[in-house]
Amino acid sequence: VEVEEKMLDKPETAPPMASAGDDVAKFRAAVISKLTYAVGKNPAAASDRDWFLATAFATRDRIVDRWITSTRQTYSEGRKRVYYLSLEFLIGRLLFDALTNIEMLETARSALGDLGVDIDRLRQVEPDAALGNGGLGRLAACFMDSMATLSIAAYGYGIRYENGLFRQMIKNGWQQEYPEDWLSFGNPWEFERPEVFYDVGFGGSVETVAVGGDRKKQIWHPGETVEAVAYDTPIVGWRGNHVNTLRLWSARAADPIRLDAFNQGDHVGALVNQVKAESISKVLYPSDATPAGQELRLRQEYFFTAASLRDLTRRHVDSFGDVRSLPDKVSIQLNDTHPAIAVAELMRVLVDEHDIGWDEAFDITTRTISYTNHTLLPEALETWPVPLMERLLPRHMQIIYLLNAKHLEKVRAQFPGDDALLSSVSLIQEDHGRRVRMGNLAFLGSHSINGVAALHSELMKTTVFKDFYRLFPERMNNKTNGITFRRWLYQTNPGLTNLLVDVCGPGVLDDASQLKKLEALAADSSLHERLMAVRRQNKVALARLIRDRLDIKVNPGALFDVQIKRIHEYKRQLLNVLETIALYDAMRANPAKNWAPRVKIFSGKAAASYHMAKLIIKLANDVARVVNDDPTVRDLLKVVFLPNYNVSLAETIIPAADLSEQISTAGMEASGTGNMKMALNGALTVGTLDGANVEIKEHVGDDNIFIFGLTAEQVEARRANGIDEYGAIQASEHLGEVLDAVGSGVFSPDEPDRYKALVDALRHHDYFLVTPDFDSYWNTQRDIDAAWHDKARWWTSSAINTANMGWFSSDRTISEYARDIWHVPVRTVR
Ligand code: GPQ
Repeated sequence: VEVEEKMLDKPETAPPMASAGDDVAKFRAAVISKLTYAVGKNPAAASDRDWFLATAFATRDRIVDRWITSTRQTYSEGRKRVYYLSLEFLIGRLLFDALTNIEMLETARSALGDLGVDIDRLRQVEPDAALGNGGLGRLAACFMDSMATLSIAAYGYGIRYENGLFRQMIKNGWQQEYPEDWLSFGNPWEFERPEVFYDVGFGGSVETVAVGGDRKKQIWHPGETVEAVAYDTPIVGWRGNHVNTLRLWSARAADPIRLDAFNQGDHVGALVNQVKAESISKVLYPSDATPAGQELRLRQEYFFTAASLRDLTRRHVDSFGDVRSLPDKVSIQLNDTHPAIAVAELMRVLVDEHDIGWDEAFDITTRTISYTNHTLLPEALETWPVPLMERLLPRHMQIIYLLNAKHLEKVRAQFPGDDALLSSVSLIQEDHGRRVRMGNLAFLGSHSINGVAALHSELMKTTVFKDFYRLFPERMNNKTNGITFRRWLYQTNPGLTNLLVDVCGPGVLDDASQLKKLEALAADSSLHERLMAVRRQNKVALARLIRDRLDIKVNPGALFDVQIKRIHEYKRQLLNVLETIALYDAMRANPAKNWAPRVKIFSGKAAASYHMAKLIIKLANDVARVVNDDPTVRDLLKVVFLPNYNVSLAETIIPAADLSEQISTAGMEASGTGNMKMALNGALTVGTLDGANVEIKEHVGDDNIFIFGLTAEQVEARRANGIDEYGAIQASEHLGEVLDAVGSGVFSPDEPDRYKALVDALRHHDYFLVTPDFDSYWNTQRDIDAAWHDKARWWTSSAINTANMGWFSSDRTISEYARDIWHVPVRTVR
């Protein structure tokens, strides 16, 4: 029996008061007590890590009371619950997050100060919880914060990976991957629930049994069973009003050691089952927007989906007695197709385990489930080979076939003779070996399908889900992404936060739309002075980090030009590197010109098997070496590739950014969320009309963003009619020379051919349209130089950006999900 049920037996008591008695002395005593009795150290012998653990435990205590209250209220009020199923939660560190949200950061700072401990040093000791790759996983983390802030009774469900996203080292310019073991010193935020576990089956066979009359029943006999054990992390919302649960599943062998084998002397063989079972939650697949396509990945997907559905149906039946009321009391949001097997699993549970008829079960399923799509890249859409599914999930494969048969029968009746439509909306892809299309399964089993930015949601209707849109136009909608301001403004940029509270009033902390008040003062020169001082301080901090990690000195007075995200060809770090080379050449040719001194900052990881992305990292590092060693451009240009990009590094870079690079090939970035983080913190954006850039432009105004390049429509036309790389290179003043230099080894004298293939590809198969967009990008960058020199203009634009980013709060996004998809009320703090 887990904690929430136990709580019901206890009498209701008033929730503990926010921070009435929480003074410095009490917190100090709590930390000392935790250090002594939970960590087992005395203050004289305690390391930073010990102090961190003690502080985290003391902080956690303040959250737990509110957690129990929230959980009990959800039960007693019979509220509808929202379940966010995601294979990734990219949380980062939690100490400052938790302390900020319960408004105890300053209390904790003084309490530790009294003990001679610097809380800013403790902050650095906490490992990042990197249970995600990039934007999709970070979005899930922002959504958890907003769902708690808006007092939605929400649960996040995912996997407790022992090893999160790999640690990136750059050796001789090349990316190398090392395991990230974030749990090695324990995780003070989680509660293991050894008593909350479920058997998850794989393989085996399906038996048909007669159950009276001509009724038959299918019974799945899995050949293999793995236990999913729950680990709970409380997620506290803004001002601590409501606390939700992030429940992550860990795999445990049902029968850990085969004693028969062990007793016969096969000591390794005896443990094989355990190793195989536990491998499911060992490691996060480092694939971002590309399907991993391996059996273990499918096992991960089914493992956490099945455990989550078992858990939530059990909770529902305990509370409401009947699984038929599921859609009234439960919303399940699928974060991309990774948990799409939920459609077949819920059908199995309803039909096989609850004896509900097929049509009613399907109605319950579609009314409960909804699905968010995060990419249009066709190669990124998950499909699984039918033979693999048949072997691993035989009953689900039967269910998928039956769902498909009924679905196609309806389509045939509605659109007779349209075979192309039939094959496109089928759950089974028939060419290139038969495969199950998880996007189609998710769509068919959901009442709502949303994209993550306006452009993306429109393009979904004309590309990936063109034919499904004909069948179910009312199901498709848009929910433009957002970010939590608690982490991405209050925690990462306290200087700017204080300024905003000062100018807009403290209400801005509860209601992001009040940022708008800044706009009236946007042109005010004393405001500019204050904004500049804050940015300067943040840039000094970043410059120090760059010096410490890379031994490169950068000038905080230069324009910090930042591109931070996963390395992907469609994100076009290559376009930025090529422009850097052209700029370097132009500066060398004419060093006395009135250049805007720049620091080009790159950071991001490449999937370990993505050769081209790793080559682009190497090129950025090769260019950095050449540029940074050249005294001619010493005061004009520096190039920095910061290794091991993660949430914590982002927290240092973002508040120091002057320019935010959002330069993906139009039509390819579903939304982007780094674009929002930097604009909120006052960086100006250089970007294409892609993803959420389009909406950022609408909010900040055309004069306060630098837009360049082909539109999504023009990209499509260009690909259809011939890209004409040759024409683009010929027409450009700089591009030909840059490509010649890179291709001939100017930046790789130790291996002159290193980039030959890369350059050849740009000249002949430039799918990402780097060459046609180059000049437009170059010219826009020169406009940016001019704008940088005009300080009044720059800082007016910066203020207007911050003032208009309120709409991009994930509180707004989540309010829309709550209103349009989940149909649950939200409660705001004030
Ligand atoms: N995204 Cl499909 C990921 O981070 N990983 C993925 O596997 C897929 C999408 C991103 C997407 O590329 C960004 O444009 C979005 O802003 C982000 O998801 C959140 O929606």
